[in-house]
Amino acid sequence: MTRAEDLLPPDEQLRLESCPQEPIRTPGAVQPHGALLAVDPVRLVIVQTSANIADFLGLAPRSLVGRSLDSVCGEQWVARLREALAPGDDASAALSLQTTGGTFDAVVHQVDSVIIVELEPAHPGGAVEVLPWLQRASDALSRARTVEQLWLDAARWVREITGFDRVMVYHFHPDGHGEVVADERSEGMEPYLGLHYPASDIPAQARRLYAVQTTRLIVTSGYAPSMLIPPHNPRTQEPLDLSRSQLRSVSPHHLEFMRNMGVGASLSLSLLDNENLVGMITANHGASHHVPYPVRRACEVLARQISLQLNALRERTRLQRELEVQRVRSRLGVQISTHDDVAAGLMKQDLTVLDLLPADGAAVRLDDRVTVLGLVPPKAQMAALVERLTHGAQDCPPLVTDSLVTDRPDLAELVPAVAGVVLVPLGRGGDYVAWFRREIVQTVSWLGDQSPQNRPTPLSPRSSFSLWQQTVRGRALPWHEGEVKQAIELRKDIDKVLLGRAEARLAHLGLHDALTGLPNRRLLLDRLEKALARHARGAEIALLFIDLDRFKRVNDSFGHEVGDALLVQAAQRIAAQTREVDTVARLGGDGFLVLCEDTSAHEASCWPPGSWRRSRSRCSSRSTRCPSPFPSA
Ligand code: BLA
Repeated sequence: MTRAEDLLPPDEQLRLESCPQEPIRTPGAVQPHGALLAVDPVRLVIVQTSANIADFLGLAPRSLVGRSLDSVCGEQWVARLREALAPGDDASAALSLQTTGGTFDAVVHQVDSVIIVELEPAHPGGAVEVLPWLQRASDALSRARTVEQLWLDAARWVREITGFDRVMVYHFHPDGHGEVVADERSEGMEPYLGLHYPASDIPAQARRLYAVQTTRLIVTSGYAPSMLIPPHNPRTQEPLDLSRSQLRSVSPHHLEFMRNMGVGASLSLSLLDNENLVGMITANHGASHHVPYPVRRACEVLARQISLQLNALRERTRLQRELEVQRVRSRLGVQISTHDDVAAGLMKQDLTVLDLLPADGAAVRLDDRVTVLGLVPPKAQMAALVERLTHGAQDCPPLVTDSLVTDRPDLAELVPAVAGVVLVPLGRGGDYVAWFRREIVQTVSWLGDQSPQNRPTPLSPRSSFSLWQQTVRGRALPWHEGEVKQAIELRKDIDKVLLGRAEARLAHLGLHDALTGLPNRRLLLDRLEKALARHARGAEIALLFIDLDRFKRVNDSFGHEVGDALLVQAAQRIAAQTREVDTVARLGGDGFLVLCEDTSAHEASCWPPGSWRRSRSRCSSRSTRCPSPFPSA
């Protein structure tokens, strides 16, 4: 059993730092299934060649260096080459070259101040055969509606045209480690589908290269490289940059990797999202295997279509999900703004915070009160967690982790049953919204044992590639990025509602008496002013002054608390005996005032007008006895 941090063994860290240092762009050699000429673009003179050029052109390499290209390839061909390499265009071009030594696919491109010409024996009819395949494959793939279908179809079609024993699709996870997500293979071969492999299997500098040169053919893992003669460009003394070369000699580390895996040949096609390598279609063969240039080119075109489709499908899924989560958030926003209790609006309505961000449980703390939903740690543990996370600071950033024990062991010890947390402090003395997930014990299947004893040295490829299973503890299901984003944004909605309410409370306090909640003198004067203006236009108004006789004695005999309670009672009773339209105000002390609009002095004199509220009819007779709002006792 391993804990989450063991997902990255210590020596993997060393490989991730060291392997990218290997200068694989400039190996000074090519794979021997083809030959290379480096040509000065101004004088069109050969400046370097691969040692094996004699096998293709029948000319000794040293005799070629310094010779003009047209003396070797013919004037006409050189004219076509000049046309193909338009200035400023860094694309490569394929030209057929016929010599006494045979017919070649010549792939040409320009890098720095050198034209690179690479020759591979041509396969007659190759280009013609490949077109109908490309058309069928492209049509079929354009009908795929899911990412999984695309992966599967990609592997099938590439295997059909290339004839490799096995074609896989790799998907790179955010930490760079890979997973085999499609595996088309000949019968009897071990399945690799679902297996993971470490990020160092394809180091960073190789990934950058594959983002530029999107097809990589390795014809045999057991070859002797053909060295460049002379090793450096005679003019610049620089090694030749083979980043975009077809024949670039392979990293010895990777050749060892292939041999350890029992792989004789491979062809990899890059899957890109903008300029980033996000996956690969990789074909493997037990023996050596050559794929003619036109077929590789067709595969490259298909891989580009697959990349575009994958990105479109992913983007659509992402947007759909984002929209859904945004909708949930805005409905939660409505719930909290229409519910008196914000916590209940988040936790006890049709939708809850668990609809926004699915988890085993959630908790909200607002104004000292904790409301919970589902499975959450005990309140004291949550309080300790928040205290240690925020240290009481106002503006603490949210905590987001799916492995608390790995990311924050200091916090993990406070909430032992929790593996995943999203905790959003609300910036007010320990208030928060939090989501919790339990540990999910996962089994990860690796391509080859990931422990150090499976490599002769930490920088070597694995010796054995048989299935190796690792149990990973301490991790929850990973949080969805879009959902977490909206969960964090929810803080703004809560803040807005709480702020709005606090402001309303303040405004209320400014115009109301703090003890009884009745309008205070300020509000009364304001209303009185308006009523007097209406009175000037002919409306009747009445004012009733009420005070509590001998109130001072209550205060003196029973204390202020009792006095205050009596004032609150009095306020409630006076208010109960008035109409909605009347203003009952406390003037201070035991003095109250009732402003009755549209009321004559006569009507006011028979207060309290119980009948005013019950029916809208007016006081009927002067002699009506008006009962006091206070029992006489
Ligand atoms: C390149 N590693 C690669 C490539 C693949 C893999 C697909 C691209 C070249 C190719 O198509 O062969 C890895 N191949 C795999 C995996 C499977 C597979 C995972 O078939 C699984 C089914 N590799 C190591 C170590 C280093 C290393 C320890 O294991 C370095 C210290 C390096 N891998 C490495 C390098 C390249 C590479 C340098 C680039 C090879 C090149 O293009 O020259």
